[in-house]
Amino acid sequence: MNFEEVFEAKLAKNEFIEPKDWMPDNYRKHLIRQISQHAHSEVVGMLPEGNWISRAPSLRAKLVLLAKVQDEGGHGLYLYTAAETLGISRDEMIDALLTGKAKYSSIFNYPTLTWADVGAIGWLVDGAAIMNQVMLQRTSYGPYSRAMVRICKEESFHQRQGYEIMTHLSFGTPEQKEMAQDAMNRWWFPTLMMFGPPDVESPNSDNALKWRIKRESNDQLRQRFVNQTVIQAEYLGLTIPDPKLKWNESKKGYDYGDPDWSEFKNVIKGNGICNKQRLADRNKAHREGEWVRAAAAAYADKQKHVQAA
Ligand code: FAQ
Repeated sequence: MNFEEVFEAKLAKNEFIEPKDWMPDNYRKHLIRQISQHAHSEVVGMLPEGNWISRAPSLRAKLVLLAKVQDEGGHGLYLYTAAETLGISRDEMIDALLTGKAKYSSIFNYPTLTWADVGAIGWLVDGAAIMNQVMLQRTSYGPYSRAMVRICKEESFHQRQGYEIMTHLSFGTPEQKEMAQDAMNRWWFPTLMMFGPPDVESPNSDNALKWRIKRESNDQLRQRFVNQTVIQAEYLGLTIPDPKLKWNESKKGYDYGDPDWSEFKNVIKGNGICNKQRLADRNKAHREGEWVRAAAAAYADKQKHVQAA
């Protein structure tokens, strides 16, 4: 068998492709694109919630949120490391993020106006992220799959954290319930956009499915997310802001209205409400972290000399 046949045979047998295996150039490029975007999303995703650490309503809420935001940073690191095994350097990826060349999830370009938004992010945004990432645990690239297994464990806790906040607010005072509903109204459609454009308009899906990078399409995952979330919203007594939402017995799932795809395109072009602020904040954090990177590099260098002596 030639290299390509070995690669195809591994995919057919559901075996992982590992860093030293031969792989088509486009498979490598596709993975670098997806994994690095995913890593950037985790890191930029720290910003909207990080905004609330100093304003959390109790010490417990603050500790839990602090731990969650820290987890997201860790997820970014696992993912950058997985992408590095494909031959791109961390510096190249970070540079692409900081200069605005790289994409990251559209969802993090929306503002967090109230504490209920922290609940909505955990419940809806992490809920959508998990829906996608559970599938990615079975992606064909070994290092990406293994990163996903660890990430999914933590994301489940994040989803519970968000749902707990929404439960407190929804069963609290009328003002708290209103806050929860307002957050639901603002986050529902942007969350549906996280799954990417409809399948018929998704240029990367054919290759992703052929190479088993993605196991399910954008629309399949979006549908599953809607089906799962409706019942959770009902329990909270919150209304999903979609007049088209309706149970469809024949497909055993909900029909739902489309997000505004022109808004999505605008956000991923860099023109969302918070795109500029997010990039400015990431650049500031990167500059301010320079001394930490320098100290870590100097320590690693010193250790090498100690070992060599
Ligand atoms: N935002 O052909 P497709 C999280 C782009 S993690 C921005 O369908 P694909 C944790 C796409 O890149 C959330 N851009 O692309 C957390 C492509 O552009 P390109 C992130 C988007 O790759 C929670 C173009 O549109 N999760 O939230 C988006 O097959 C709470 C055409 O799209 C992942 O990254 C979007 N929503 O499918 C952290 C999971 N959708 O690159 C903090 C891994 C599409 O050709 C707090 N990624 N685009 O220039 C994936 O599964 C896929 O990459 C999709 C997109 C599903 C995102």
